[in-house]
Amino acid sequence: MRSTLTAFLLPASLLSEGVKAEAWQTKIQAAISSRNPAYPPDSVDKLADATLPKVEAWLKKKEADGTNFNCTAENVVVRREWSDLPIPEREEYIRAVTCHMTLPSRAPKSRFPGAISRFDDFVAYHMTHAAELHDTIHLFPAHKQFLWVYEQALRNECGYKGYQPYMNYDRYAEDPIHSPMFNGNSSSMGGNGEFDPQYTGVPQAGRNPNIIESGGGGGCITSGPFSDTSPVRHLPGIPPNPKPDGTGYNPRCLRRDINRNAALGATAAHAFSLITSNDNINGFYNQILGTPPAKNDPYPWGIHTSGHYIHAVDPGGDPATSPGDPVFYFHHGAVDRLWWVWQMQDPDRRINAVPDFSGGGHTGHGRRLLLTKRQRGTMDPTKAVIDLEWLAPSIPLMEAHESLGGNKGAFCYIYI
Ligand SMILES: *[C@@H]1O[C@H](CO)[C@@H](O)[C@H](O)[C@H]1NC(C)=O
Ligand SMILES: *[C@@H]1O[C@H](CO)[C@@H](O)[C@H](O)[C@H]1NC(C)=O
Ligand SMILES: [Cu+2]
Repeated sequence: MRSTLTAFLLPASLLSEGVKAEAWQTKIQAAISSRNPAYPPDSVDKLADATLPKVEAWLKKKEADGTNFNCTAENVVVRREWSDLPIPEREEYIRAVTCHMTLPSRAPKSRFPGAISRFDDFVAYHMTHAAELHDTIHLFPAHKQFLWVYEQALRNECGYKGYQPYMNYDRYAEDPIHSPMFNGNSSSMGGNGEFDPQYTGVPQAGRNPNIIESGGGGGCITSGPFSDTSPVRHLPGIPPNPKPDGTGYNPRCLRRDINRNAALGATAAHAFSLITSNDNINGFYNQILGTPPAKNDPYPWGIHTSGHYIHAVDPGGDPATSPGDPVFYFHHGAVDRLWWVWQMQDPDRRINAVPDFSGGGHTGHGRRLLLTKRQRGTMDPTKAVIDLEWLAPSIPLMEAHESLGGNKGAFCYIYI
């Protein structure tokens, strides 16, 4: 109230620094003090909290330089961890996603007869652009933009007032099926799948162990929200899609294996090491993808793989259609958060750092998505774009690196 009034009476340039600093402190304190006491801060939370003064300084510097695109410490918004949201806010998020699943699709009908809802539009994009979304230079920024566009859709089309929550895997790793994310009650993101003896897990060629063993699910989810979603495309053992390219209408249950063996590859110890032991973006990129696999680690998957297979099977376990399980957005929120915490340790050098494997190396999602030159388009980051087609106008890739003023100011958020 006080800062709004001040802004009204004085030219912006005279808005006192004291008032701005106060607005920032109030926002940060409110988020930190309303965290869920069931989850004391882990090593990454502590590191992220300790980084907040750097974040404030960075915002001030950008404002002074005129490079902040109106993103300030006052108006920056906070993306929060799922269990830190009060239960009514979790239910409100679920309501918005459910609403999104009922709004009519805007993707080209002839190309995606199976896309029925706005929610499906995002799946349709991800499944047909998996190669571009996951190449070395696009993986982080393209998913940043994809999540932001999804968050905007929930807000603008379904009246959601909050922001995209993320998942702190560490909170749920020991006992995911009894967690606030997956316990299957009305404020969870839906429960586990039924036990399916055919489902053995996710092979991990070249790793030791070389499989993420089944966590005991694999079948249809039977409890909580999202038990009747209908993603497109098929995995083995699932009714074939009426169209060979997987774009046909193929309604079926959401299948899951809520998997502790996957989650244990994404504990706070893994995330802390990821952030603190890589000064170079190539190292960060490789470690989050688990390439090469960590030695002497019983869960050597890499955080990106772990996060996907925490909610494996159909479609969560398929690299192309994974956004058909709404938990996808919590996982990529978590990846975006880790990238951001890493960037903010040294923002001048790290925000625009781009992985460079021109001398040979790995691409996102490992061996499953080998790209042709055409699919890759340009690998020159200064020329590359993120073109989400029917989801959003295309933007230069390098404008999707900065959470605080990137995308011409559209991105203006922090994670707490
Ligand atoms: C910042 O906000 C002002 C007032 O809303 C607007 O006129 C201006 O164009 C914005 N600047 C940028 C760079 O977005
Ligand atoms: C759902 O689970 C959460 C997390 O354990 C719990 O706090 C909440 O009370 C549960 N809600 C209901 C309706 O049982
Ligand atoms: Cu993806």
